[in-house]
Amino acid sequence: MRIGITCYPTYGGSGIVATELGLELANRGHEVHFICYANPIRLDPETPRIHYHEVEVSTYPLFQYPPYSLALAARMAEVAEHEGLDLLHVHYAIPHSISALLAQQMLEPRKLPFITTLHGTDITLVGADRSYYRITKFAIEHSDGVTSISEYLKQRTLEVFQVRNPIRVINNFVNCEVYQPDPERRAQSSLAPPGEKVLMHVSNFRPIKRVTDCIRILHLVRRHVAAHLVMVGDGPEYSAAQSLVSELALERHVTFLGKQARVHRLLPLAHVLLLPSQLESFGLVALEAMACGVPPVATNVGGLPELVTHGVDGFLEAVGDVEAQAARVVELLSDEALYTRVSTAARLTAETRFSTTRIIPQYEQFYQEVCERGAAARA
Ligand code: GMT
Repeated sequence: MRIGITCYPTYGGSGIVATELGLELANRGHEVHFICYANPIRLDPETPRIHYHEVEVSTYPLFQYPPYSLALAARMAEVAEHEGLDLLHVHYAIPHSISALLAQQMLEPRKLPFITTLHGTDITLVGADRSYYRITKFAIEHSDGVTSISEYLKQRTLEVFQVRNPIRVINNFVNCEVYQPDPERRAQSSLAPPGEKVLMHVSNFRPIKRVTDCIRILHLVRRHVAAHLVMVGDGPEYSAAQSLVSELALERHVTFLGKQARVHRLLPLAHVLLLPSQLESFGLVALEAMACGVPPVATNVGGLPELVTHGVDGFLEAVGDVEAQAARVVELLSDEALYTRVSTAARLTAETRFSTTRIIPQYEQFYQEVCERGAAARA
């Protein structure tokens, strides 16, 4: 198939899922056209069957807010026509679905189908905001196909938006050949003093991630186990995290690495992943860690319980309960048999339930169904 993919190309789970999906589809012989305002962070445009079409959002003194959605719609229509796309697949409802709907109308009488994948904050934060509520509902209802990355997000969308069209749950996925355990943690010495256990957190440091909880957890863990915290990513809570590190005199025990493109090289060096989020519709980084055999200690919210089975392949505790989360980390790091069992189960979960080989065919099947449905309706 010839598939157009649009996503937010910067750091963020939805853009990563869209990029990895495009790469996997290209690997399986599809032609994939990324239509974005920048080259997605994990995308190598030199990859065979991958194409990147930049959306240029020109400014003009009259435009206080440059019309990105319109530039995107125009580019989608242009690429679809020129490249003979079979469908558009947009990630994140706002404004991508509306741009796709406009592109579809620009291409009439041909009806180019488009699929919207809901990722989380497009529904739980942005979409539920009064000013975006109606247009998000409209976008979902006018999509030719809608997918959600977890059952939780599907139910939340149905409750909040009362949409009538079906939503297909297609979980996020991980390439278990790229994300692999490294039991010897060969490069760990570059991250932490020898002999210390590594706790890792990876996020965009938005308030919803509760990054300062990671620092508090480390503080509690260090009363029992020699541990070092590696913080990967950047965002609005970066300075708050750094201030807390100084306040608790943990400077020697925390490393901030900033944004990193090769997370698959870092995660296997960790012993535990910390994900103390207020909300996660899925929690992609927990899955990536699990594929590396790194157990997550996360919060019992959103879609996380669909991914992590508490006590089996990771641990889930209440949001904000740093004592309980720290206790789970200590338990894991002081009981070798428990650690091996949970780490092995985490890898197994990634392989058996969320690997690319299981999930990508579900997207291919859905694309077929949406295109066939469209053709049947026209006939
Ligand atoms: O979590 C973020 O701040 C980024 C956000 C996004 O849309 O890029 O992530 C959402 O999508 C990810 C990929 O599907 C999910 O793994 C995250 O759980 C989800 N974030 C939230 O629901 C807060």
